Order: sequence, then structure tokens, then C-alpha cells
Amino acid sequence: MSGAMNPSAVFVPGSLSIVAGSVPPGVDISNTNPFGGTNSSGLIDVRNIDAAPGSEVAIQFDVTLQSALLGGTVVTNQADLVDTAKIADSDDPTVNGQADPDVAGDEDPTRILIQSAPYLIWRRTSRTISSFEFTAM
Ligand SMILES: [Ca+2]
Ligand SMILES: [Ca+2]
Repeated sequence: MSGAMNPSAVFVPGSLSIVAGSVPPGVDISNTNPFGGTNSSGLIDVRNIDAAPGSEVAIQFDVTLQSALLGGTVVTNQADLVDTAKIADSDDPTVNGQADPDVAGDEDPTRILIQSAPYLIWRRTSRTISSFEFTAM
């Protein structure tokens, strides 16, 4: 996660945090930097993952979106799998299905559609009338 795929900053710098308890034993996240990456919006660095073929590892993180994102904005993100050089991109299996490791370039970034709604405040005013005037007829 670094925000590099988005044309403008979409994450609040420094807001990135790894959710406690979501990191498997032995995995090293010590190089994660909440102010790293593109736009200083956070960089997750996960090392020493041991995953069996066909299995998956999930690490949960929280990040705060910029407050001024318009509804309809699509925030994209994609992880790199790196050894001494980049091996693969991550894939979002909900977009075009699961990527095929034997097919180059079919990996989809994760897409999050921002759905914002107007923030309305209803204000109701009531007045108490404590005296009345009567006109005698
Ligand atoms: Ca996919
Ligand atoms: Ca592929």
C-alpha cells in the first residue's frame, strides 16, 4: 500500500496502522512506515511470510482516507511481491476472478469506490409563548 496508483493523495499521511493480532507469527513488519511511500501516505512492508502453495496470508491494516474525496472516486492499491527483484503483483479476486500465475499482467489492483453522501444537519426551532393577549369584545 503506498497510494502510488492514485492521481492525488487519498490517504492521510501517518494514519496507516497494522491491526494488532493480524500479523502471523514470524512475519516481520518492522519496515512498515506510516509516512512512507508515494505522497507520504504510508508504506506497508511485510517480510518473512511463510505460506504454503494455494494458501493465503491476510494482514489487516487501517488507514484514513482524505476528507475531501468526491463520491465516485475509486481508490486503487496493489502490493508487490519482491525477492531481490519484483516477482509479482497482488490481485483482487473480486475483479476478473483470481489471477493466473502463468499469465503475465492479469493481476487487478484492489478497488474501493468512495460513496459519499451530503452531510445534512436539520435544525428545528420552536418557541414557547408564555403570555397571551386577548382582546375583549
Ligand atoms: Ca483479479
Ligand atoms: Ca498473473
